[in-house]
Amino acid sequence: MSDSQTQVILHNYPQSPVAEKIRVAVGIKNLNWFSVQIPRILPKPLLVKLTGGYRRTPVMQIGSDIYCDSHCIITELERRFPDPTFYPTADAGLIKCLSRWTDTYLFDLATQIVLGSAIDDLPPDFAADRGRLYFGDEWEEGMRAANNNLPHLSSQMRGPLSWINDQLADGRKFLLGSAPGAIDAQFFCIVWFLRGRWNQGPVFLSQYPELNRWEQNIIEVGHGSSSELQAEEAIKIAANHKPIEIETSFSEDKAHDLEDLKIGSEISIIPDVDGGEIPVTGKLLYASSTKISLHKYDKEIGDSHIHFPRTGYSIQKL
Ligand SMILES: N[C@@H](CCC(=O)N[C@@H](CS)C(=O)NCC(=O)O)C(=O)O
Repeated sequence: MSDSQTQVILHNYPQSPVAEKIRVAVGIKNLNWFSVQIPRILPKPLLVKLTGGYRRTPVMQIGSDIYCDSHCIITELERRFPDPTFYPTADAGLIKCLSRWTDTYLFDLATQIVLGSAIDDLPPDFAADRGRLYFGDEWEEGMRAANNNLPHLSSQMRGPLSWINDQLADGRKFLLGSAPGAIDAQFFCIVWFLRGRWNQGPVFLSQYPELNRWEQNIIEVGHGSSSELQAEEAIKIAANHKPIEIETSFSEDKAHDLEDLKIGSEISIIPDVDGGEIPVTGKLLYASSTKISLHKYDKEIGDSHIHFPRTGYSIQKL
């Protein structure tokens, strides 16, 4: 086991579906990793100390490199641990495009179903936190509308799940064939969310026998091997490591980047949906069409690099 492998740290909590995506992803790669259990709602002082303000789940830490967003985490896991690959067929480009749809439209639909159906049972602080994050400023109206609209919302979930069921109908073990890939983790976490958190989920999902068989296959892949780590220890690990070398230039023809970013300039970055979140500010280190990296300095941690996907994030020059 290499040192870099032992140092994969996932900041997550058990109930998070997007964290479940990454737990399955590290299972596919059969990694050993540390699990830091973070709070489900704000405040998350020890997490945001590492991320510079990003509060979503999960976050991956390797030394003092911090990877925000599951898309960025999957890309980095594939880069550091290429074997077995997350892309077992020759379709990586299409799969990545499809993952944008699972991570936005399909995830939002599942969230509306799960939170909308639970509106009268959610603890008030959790409802307010997730309400603002997923339904905007007028979240109480938004959640109530989702509750009233459940028949329609669930009807919109049936088409995609029936396509997945059909895809598996030739008896294949995973969505692309005999080997699991990133797309399995991406769809699985949504099904896992519906099954575990929507009171009608198990009955709803029973209409898809092939999908149910596939769920068992993913469960058998497992989550790799994890041990608990305290958040304070994770901060010490960040403080004791230097961030990995980064090519401080644009990886692509800058002429095509109409945002005209300048390496070394101060920028802030935030998800491009209205979740009421805090922008992360730092010095731009790297920008490509798919990744943005910032440098941040903290008195306790020292230098760290914080990485985001480019897709789904908006940047402001300060
Ligand atoms: N685009 C992000 C979305 C992450 C996300 O929304 N995660 C949920 C948990 S499943 C979250 O952050 N909820 C609020 C929280 O955990 O504070 C990703 O792919 O990582």
